[in-house]
Parts: sequence; C-alpha cells; structure tokens
Amino acid sequence: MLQASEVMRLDKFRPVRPLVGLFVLPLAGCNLKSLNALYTAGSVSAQQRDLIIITAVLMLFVFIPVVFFTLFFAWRYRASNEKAKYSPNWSHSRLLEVFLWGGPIVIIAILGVLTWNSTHALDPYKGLVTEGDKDPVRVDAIALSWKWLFIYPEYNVAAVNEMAMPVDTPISMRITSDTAMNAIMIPRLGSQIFAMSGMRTKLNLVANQKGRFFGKNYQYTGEHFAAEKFQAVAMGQQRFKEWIQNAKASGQNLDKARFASLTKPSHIEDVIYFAPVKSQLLDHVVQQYNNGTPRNRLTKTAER
Ligand SMILES: [Cu+2]
Repeated sequence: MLQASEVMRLDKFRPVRPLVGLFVLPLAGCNLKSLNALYTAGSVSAQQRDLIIITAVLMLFVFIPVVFFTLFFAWRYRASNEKAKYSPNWSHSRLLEVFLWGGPIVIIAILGVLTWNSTHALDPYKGLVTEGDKDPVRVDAIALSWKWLFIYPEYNVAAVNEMAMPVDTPISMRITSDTAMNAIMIPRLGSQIFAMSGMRTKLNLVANQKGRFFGKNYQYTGEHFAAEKFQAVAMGQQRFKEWIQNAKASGQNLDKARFASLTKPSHIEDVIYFAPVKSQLLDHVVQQYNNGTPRNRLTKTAER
C-alpha cells in the first residue's frame, strides 16, 4: 500500500508522464533480451559492450558541458539580465582555449589507444583461446535467399535456420553468400561480419552461457530481408554431440540437386537438418563465382 505522502510525491511527476510514455513506447517493439547487444552471452560481446559503454561515457565529457553551457550562456546573457557583463570587444581567453582544445585532445588520445588495442584484441579473424584450450568447432555459414545454411565440416552435417554450438567452446566460422551481400550477426554473441558471393570471410565467437540466441542478416537485401534470421543454440558438450547425432539420423542428403533447390529464393520456417554434407561445400560455393579458381585475390586478402 502506498502512504498518502508517497502518492503525493508520485503525483509530482504527473505532468511529465505522457513524455515518459512517449520515450518508452518505441522500446515496446523490442525483445530486449534477444536483440540487445548489451545483454551479452559471450566473452567477445562482453568486451564489445564494455567498449560501447566506455566510449559513450567519454563522449559525455564533451556532450554534458556543451549542452549545459549552451543553455547557461543563453540564460545568463539574455537581454533582460542587466547584471551580466556586456563586452562586445572580447575575443580571447587562454583558459578557455586550454579547456576547449585540451578536453577533446585527451579524449581522442584515450579513444585512439582504446581503438588500437581493442581492434587487435577483438579481431574477428583471430582464433579464440578459451579456458582448457578447447579445440574450436568449425562452422561454415552460407547466406541464401532467404535463409542461412550452417555446415559442420568436421561432422558432415548441416542445418538451415539453426546454428548449434557447444558452450564455452570457440566457434571458428567461415562465411560466404550464394545470393546478395548479407551480414551475419548474433547480437548477444557479438561481431557483425559480411557475407559476399565469391568471397570468404571469417568470424570467431564463443557463447559462455547456454541458451537460444537470435541471429540474422543485418545487411538490407530488399524483399524478404526480415526472413533471413536463425537461432544460435548454445548447449552443453553432451547435448551438442546428441545434436550432431540427431542431424545425422534425421538429415536429408545435401547433394548437388538438393543444394540447388535450397538456393532458390524461399521461406523456410522450420529447421532442416542435412546429412551427409560435403565438407568442402562452402569452398565450392565460393569457387562458382570465380570461374572455378580455388582462391582468387579477393579471398586471399580476406584470409589471414
Ligand atoms: Cu559499411
């Protein structure tokens, strides 16, 4: 029960209530937990989140004084304020110059060091080292119209719309597209990497907690763009083995004809498993755009 005094206090906010509602309204369209890159589920995304927060806070050191002094000067030097000194010939202040230049220089210097270090530390092409030095699980992702195909070349299985991953284990992805340019991203695990036909890009990720994480194409491709989404499922080691076994048992043979039909523009709502799958499928998809050449100059630059 609210005390009478508390009701009074709440009432003070009555005039701003519609305003608060207005600001909160756009958030109603978000599923915050699955879309929010700040709600991290892996060490890569956790470091990216820290970067976002640190840089935002650094920017506040400029933003807050600028907004404050803009309003302050407008108020203080208003025409009706006769106490404020009127000095039309004023043009220079050493103290102000020190603040106006010094602040940004310090912030840019901090941002520069931060950017340099984190760009190298969080290079998506760099293999991840996790506790216990676990071998990474390889996943080849191919963007199709309008679905994602995930191939597990070590197990000769594949899945559409679902990317299984053992928890606390590095995932080493190779990415390409057999359609328009796409960009793969699982917001809670971090890193958006582009998928382009004839090219092979890479992404290293890790999930440090079990769960289902929303993933999708984040590069606008036109009609049916919204359908290009999938679930990344992080599970225990034993469950992952079962997932592979299940895919092997219930899978359809992903031969040339089946793959050709999969590449045709279509919506697939359910998860489809494929087995057996050629472990070199991604390479073949890349090569078909390069006259069958195993590696063109573009993929060579993408590979490090
Ligand atoms: Cu861009």
